[in-house]
Amino acid sequence: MVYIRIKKVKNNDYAYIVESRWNKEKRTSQQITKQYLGPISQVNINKIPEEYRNESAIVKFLDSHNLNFENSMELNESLQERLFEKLKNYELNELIKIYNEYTKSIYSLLDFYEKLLIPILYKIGDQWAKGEIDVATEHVCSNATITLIDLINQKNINKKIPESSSTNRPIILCTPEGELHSIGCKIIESLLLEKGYDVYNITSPLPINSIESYLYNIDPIIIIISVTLEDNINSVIRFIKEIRQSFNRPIIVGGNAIKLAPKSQIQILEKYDKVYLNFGKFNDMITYIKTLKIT
Ligand code: B12
Repeated sequence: MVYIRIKKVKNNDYAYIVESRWNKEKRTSQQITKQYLGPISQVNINKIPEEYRNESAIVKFLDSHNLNFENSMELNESLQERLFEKLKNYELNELIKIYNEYTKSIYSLLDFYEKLLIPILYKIGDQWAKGEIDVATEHVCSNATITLIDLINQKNINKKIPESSSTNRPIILCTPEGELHSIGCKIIESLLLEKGYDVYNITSPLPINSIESYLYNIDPIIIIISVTLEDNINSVIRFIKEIRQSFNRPIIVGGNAIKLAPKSQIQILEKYDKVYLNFGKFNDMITYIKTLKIT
């Protein structure tokens, strides 16, 4: 059985999903922490992994704290609609207002991207593919998205992780040659800036040799590659092979293309380093970055 447990630390309440298991030898029940949810004030249904959302103890907890699933889904849907309208009309003031309202209470920046902005970008893509919106509207929406993310980032550009941390070295973000989808990197940049990392977003369909010499000069702690089109996975593999010939740094690959790629390509990528589908594992990615040592 899983349920939510609250721990008090210095007068603040923090929530964890724990599982209760019977230990036959000790003849007692043991609690195993499955997931840290953050401060209780920031817990909501979106923070609960899907496999636990229907557990009665979890539903009861959310109900008793007014964090009920339906309310939260309805809120997301109505905000998504508003966001879509404002993107189409390039209403930057309204867009930033939606972001401020959404994140002022329980939702995080990651929630904003995962639950509101990215679903809308997918919807825009589907509508474009069906011919329901024209190319110009799609371009306006993606440009408004990029400006919105820049506005959000303004708040975080002065954040810095502690000097002593080994990870205060730069993180490079890029896309493979030929990939024009840059919003994935833009979102990762925003999430990393919020945490105080030094980020170089070099997203551009540049030829490989110019990126390589750039990497050499910046000497990053890690390189993160976002790939959207399945056709570009081979370009990622070539890119990593090239980098690794002269430069041994950890590399993380993620993006929409990974969801569609055949297992054989994923296995090639995993030989080099870590591969993530989406932001479900964003916190794992940060933990991994924190463990990296300067070589
Ligand atoms: C905006 C957009 C464009 C813009 C891009 C502008 C820009 N500056 O980025 C423009 C107009 C240039 C464009 C062009 C094209 N596009 Co386009 N585009 C889109 C759209 C609407 C949004 C893309 C986006 O930013 N999504 C948001 C990002 C954040 O989502 P994501 O990439 O899926 O990433 C997710 C995860 O994978 C993760 N993630 C991403 N990177 C990383 C990295 C790490 C390490 C981690 C942990 C996670 C992670 O985060 C996200 C959350 O899950 C999509 C629709 C869609 N479904 O995405 C179509 C879409 C991607 N495009 C598509 C197509 C076909 C094209 C074109 C080929 C169209 C054409 N005929 O010219 C060209 C290709 C250009 C090229 N060579 O790259 C198709 C792709 C179909 C397919 N199955 O591959 C889509 C899906 C539209 C559709 N429904 O058909 N596009």
